[in-house]
Amino acid sequence: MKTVFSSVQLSHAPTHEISDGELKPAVETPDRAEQVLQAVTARKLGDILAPEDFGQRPLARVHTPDYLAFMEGFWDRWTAAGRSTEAFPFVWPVRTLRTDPPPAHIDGLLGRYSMDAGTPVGAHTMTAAIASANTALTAARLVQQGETAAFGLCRPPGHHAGADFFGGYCFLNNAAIAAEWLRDNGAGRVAILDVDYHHGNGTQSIFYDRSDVMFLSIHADPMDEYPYFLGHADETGARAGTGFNQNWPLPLGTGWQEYAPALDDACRWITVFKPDVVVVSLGLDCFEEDPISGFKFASEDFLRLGQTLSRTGLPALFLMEGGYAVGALGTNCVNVLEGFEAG
Ligand code: SP5
Ligand code: ZN
Repeated sequence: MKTVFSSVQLSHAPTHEISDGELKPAVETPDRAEQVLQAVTARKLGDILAPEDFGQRPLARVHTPDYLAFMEGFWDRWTAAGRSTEAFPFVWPVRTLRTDPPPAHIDGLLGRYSMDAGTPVGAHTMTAAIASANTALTAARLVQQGETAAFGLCRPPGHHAGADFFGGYCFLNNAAIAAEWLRDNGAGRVAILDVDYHHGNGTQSIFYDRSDVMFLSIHADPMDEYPYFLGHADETGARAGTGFNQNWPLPLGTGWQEYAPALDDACRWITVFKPDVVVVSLGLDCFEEDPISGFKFASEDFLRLGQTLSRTGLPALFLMEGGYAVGALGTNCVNVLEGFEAG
């Protein structure tokens, strides 16, 4: 299996995040990608290619023009306002507040275009996010051209980012951008299976009223875990998309034994849908040693995950999302990819 990676993705290097009510060291760090790259090389998964630049168009198929313009111009405005540290939003347009007109002040805009304070924006954040999206697109094209599977070693991740907001360490929704590009380039139907520990709220929201892109997510119950406000089982799609969104919220403490039936169920939904491609939002944060998560996967369970996915018999585009147990991240990630190839 070919891997796509660019070291430009390492230039986003947050130092802190606000989570669990306090300022903490950031967990979504560049060494995550370096560890996975090392494992891909050591285990000889296959060639490693640099991404090509797909330009603005595929990004604009998913994200709004105002959001993209805000992100592109952010650092200049931030420094012009006399700021120099990584930027944290701290006020949001919740119920009773207005998003239109958007505020002129940079702190208002940061809140307008974000969902949490866990996701600081730095000088190189958008550059890295664009490289991450191009990584996803380049891997998508490999599958479109006939590869059985490809791996986009994406960082920063994407699945929490919506059409007009960042959050959950995500800025551009790589899986959504790749899925939309595949639709625009010959795929009639695309399924997105999100196995990150956290619900993929951004991806779900982008495709919620669509019947050509099915979104399926297995994750920690949002009653007890981030992102808290989306990911329940009764979210099954709207309008034309009714029945094309499925969530499997699982309790904290879930291990492979309890996870496998949900995965089998998701695979049955995919088989009935008959997509041309399955985009896998590949979070590795179900791991038992993950520092921010509450599931109990052992490293070998990631092999089983990959094996199970291969039994759909469908081409797969793997795009990296979360996973914060940095020391085991490479092993766990390549386990999924090798499990798929061996399956
Ligand atoms: C891509 C991705 O995995 N994003 C995850 C963002 C989660 N950020 C907030 C985490 C809050 C975790 N609180 C858990 C407490 C465990 N002691
Ligand atoms: Zn996650």
